[in-house]
Amino acid sequence: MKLKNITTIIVAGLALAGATVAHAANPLLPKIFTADPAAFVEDGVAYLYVGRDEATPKDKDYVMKEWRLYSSCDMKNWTDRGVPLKPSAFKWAIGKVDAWASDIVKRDGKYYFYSTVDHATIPGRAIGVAVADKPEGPFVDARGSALVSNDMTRESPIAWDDIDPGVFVDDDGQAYLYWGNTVLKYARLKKNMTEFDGPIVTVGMDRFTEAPYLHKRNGIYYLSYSREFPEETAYVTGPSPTGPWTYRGVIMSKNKVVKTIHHAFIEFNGKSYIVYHNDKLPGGGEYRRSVAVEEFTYNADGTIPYIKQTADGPQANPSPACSK
Ligand code: FUB
Repeated sequence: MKLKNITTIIVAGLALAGATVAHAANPLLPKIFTADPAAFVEDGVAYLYVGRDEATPKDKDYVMKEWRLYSSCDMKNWTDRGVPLKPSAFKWAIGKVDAWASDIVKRDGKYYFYSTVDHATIPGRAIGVAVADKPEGPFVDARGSALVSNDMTRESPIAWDDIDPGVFVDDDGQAYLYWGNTVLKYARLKKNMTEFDGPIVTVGMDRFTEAPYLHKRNGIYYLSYSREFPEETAYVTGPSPTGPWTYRGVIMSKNKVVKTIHHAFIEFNGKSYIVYHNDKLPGGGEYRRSVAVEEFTYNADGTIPYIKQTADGPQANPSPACSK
């Protein structure tokens, strides 16, 4: 068989299966609206979890019925891995259109997915945790109840101040969950990753809006977050997962239309990336967002440079370790 024919069959097969998103630019996922990226890397594969925005152009609020998973071996071409979880997995939640922001971490062979949903009986947003044996799930509710509900925090009267979990496991094994809207909070997690190991601590952070994300590189702790509203991505650094924090500046500027910008960082095949969302997919808007990725290089002193949004996205970075 000629090479051309083989290629045609392979491409047609992938298209039929809906498998490969053959798109080499930003936004990464050109067929659907997506937001709130969470990412991690394992065995040379980048995994990207997003909330799907299903609002119509007329809707005046988010319509988010599922989280979707994509994977990549080069940060350029993304494979659709389906729906690892829907809010309905949390029986204590309303579980319909509330698949808000999430974060993912692996510990002791299990994958823990922290996510924001609407609580069914305690008014307001809440954070749940689901667990799976594989990145693609199936994820199941790990507690049978909310890890954080609106009645557990009293600093803000708003119903959505307990959103946007950002999970981090330090080298000594201690895990932390940061979260919040308007008021930034954190708590230590027990080794089981499903219970807090100590009080909820409120952190004073200038113009903090939401989307806290904690990561560590070369002994420096980076706490990045969405600042102001409309949001820009800013960050502080510190000598420990709980600070004290020093403000370092803006990483990414506000979007033109959509007021949110939720982000995460990953290291993939020797390079550094930020994933975030904007409004650049045609027809996009406040509740119809699109996930994008940029490559960047840390400055010599460990600070993060200002990162511009691009239409091209990163160069392909094929991972030799990728076998999936
Ligand atoms: O997607 C719903 C909410 O919008 C998220 O929880 C926030 O981070 C913002 O992106």
